[in-house]
Amino acid sequence: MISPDVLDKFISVCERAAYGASKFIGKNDKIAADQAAVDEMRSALNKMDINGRVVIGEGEMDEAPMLFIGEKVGKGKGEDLDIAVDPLEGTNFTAKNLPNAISVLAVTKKGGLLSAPDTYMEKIAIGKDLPKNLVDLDNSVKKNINLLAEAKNTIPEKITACVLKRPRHNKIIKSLEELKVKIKFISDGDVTGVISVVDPNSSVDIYLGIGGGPEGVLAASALNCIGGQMQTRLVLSDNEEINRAKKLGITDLKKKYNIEDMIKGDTIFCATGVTNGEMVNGIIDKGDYFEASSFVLHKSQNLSKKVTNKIKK
Ligand code: VTB
Repeated sequence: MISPDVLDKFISVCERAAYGASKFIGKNDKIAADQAAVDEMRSALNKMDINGRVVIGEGEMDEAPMLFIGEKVGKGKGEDLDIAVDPLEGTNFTAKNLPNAISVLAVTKKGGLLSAPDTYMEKIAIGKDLPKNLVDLDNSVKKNINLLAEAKNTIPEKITACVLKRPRHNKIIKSLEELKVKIKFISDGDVTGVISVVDPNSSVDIYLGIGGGPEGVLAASALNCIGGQMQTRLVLSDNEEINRAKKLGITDLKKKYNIEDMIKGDTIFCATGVTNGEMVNGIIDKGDYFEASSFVLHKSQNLSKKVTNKIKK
């Protein structure tokens, strides 16, 4: 079990990152927003009494200056923890002052997180209380939707599917349209998209499509705490990506991962709002302090809460 004592510290790590990014809301500079979030998150992590290792980060070693995969964080004493970070999920949202930008992280004990390369990943996710392994990436969209509708005792027309709006999803979208499924398009931010399948305030029944691998592991961490099902598979499009995956220890390149293949054991998940969003509100600057709202999960404590804190700058 991860000590509950570190939970508040991880929340403040996320809050600091979100605050860093918030200074660039609407400034049309996504690189600066991301950098500010990374700087704040890194400096806050390094103040913690943990022996942390970044497993999912801003990049793979050579190309990313900070919070790269393999970077050690914390003071080097305390629990051995593996950490997945996305200091700013929604760089476009922040730059353009649009909803749903978050700072997000997940934590497990050492060895608990899949070291996914920064490549694309196929994803399918559904909510709680459904038959295990109900949907599958190898099924047609039609089969998955029909199975889900049947299990929910409804019809495809009443199902809502969340999809990233990308040309690569045209085939999925066409199938959904043929089935008259309600589509919720998102322009970015598939961590929130995947989590929406378990959000009681959301109408989303299923998430489908290809997004970032790191974001996939982060979303899976949340579902590992609150329930729901998710299946993923890496999309490795050339030799360079295949080598990157192999370097991270992945041998079965076509493996379909369930949540328990991506995240093992106790898990902490925290997402803090940068801009207002469906999951959490954004940062509010109050002068000498700021308010930050976070969605926090800790599996072993069965904890799921939304917290708003006032933090001195
Ligand atoms: C998703 C989404 C991210 O990238 O992973 C997406 O969660 C996938 O990449 O917020 P493309 O933009 O290349 O399609 C983001 O939209 C941006 O990192």
